[in-house]
Amino acid sequence: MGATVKRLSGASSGEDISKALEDDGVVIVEDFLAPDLVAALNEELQPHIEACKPRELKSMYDGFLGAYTVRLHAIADKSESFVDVLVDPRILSVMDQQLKPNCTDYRLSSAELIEIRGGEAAQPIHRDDDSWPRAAQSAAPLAINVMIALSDYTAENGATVVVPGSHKWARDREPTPEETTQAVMSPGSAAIFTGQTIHGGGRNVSGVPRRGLSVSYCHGWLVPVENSWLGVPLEKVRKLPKRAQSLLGYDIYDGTSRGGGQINMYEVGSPRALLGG
Ligand SMILES: O=C(O)CCC(=O)C(=O)O
Ligand SMILES: [Fe+2]
Repeated sequence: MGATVKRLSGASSGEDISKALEDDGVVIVEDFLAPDLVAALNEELQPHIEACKPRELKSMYDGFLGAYTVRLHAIADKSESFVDVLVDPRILSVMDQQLKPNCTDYRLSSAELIEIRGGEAAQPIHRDDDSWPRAAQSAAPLAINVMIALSDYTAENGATVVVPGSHKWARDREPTPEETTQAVMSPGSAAIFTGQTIHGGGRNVSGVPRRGLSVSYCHGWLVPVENSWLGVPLEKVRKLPKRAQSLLGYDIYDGTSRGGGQINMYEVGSPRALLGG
């Protein structure tokens, strides 16, 4: 684990973050979220984490998700404060630069609470863009992940394993230990990486849980990893700002200006009709 990840300050702009992503495929932004927002996210999600039952390992994919890892979706339903993350101007600026060249708009792919507990093995390293294998052969990333630390991320408790520079590698190249490192960071900091960057959850040998919120955005013409339509009740969506509603899938995707079509239709129009204007 000899590589290093560039670290930026929380005051960095979307342009600074985007430049680092282009260079290295991964960057840590320290103190990305204010401590009171981190505290609110933790407080609001805590009862849901406590109510979460251990997953039964039924398939190979369950091994990927982890036997000793708590995972929660529908974060916009579970946490009122989450909307501040979802529409954070720095995040949206990064997505404008990283995703918009290849779509007319992007949306939330998945917001996932991931708490890696003691005894968890390292997750197999992977590229998130491989969720969409045919499309993943394109030169630009399909998705960008903002992994926010809600607890300390240490080498012992499962800090995300990352391979800087791997976003530009040939697909069959495997990282050496010297090319690999971990996103060690404190609560409120974020590791931002592209869907082409090799990474994975770390093993937890310390017994101290590692809690993070993985917020990823993808091109608006892809099927997102998480189905937010079913996860977040309409009455909650109606109360959110317009941009947040759009990111959760309540706008038509209009690709006509780029030679595409209109997709994500509802009743031959926009799903925004469901929100009452
Ligand atoms: O939890 C982590 O650090 C990374 C998880 C991950 O990469 C995934 O589930 O796709
Ligand atoms: Fe991943």
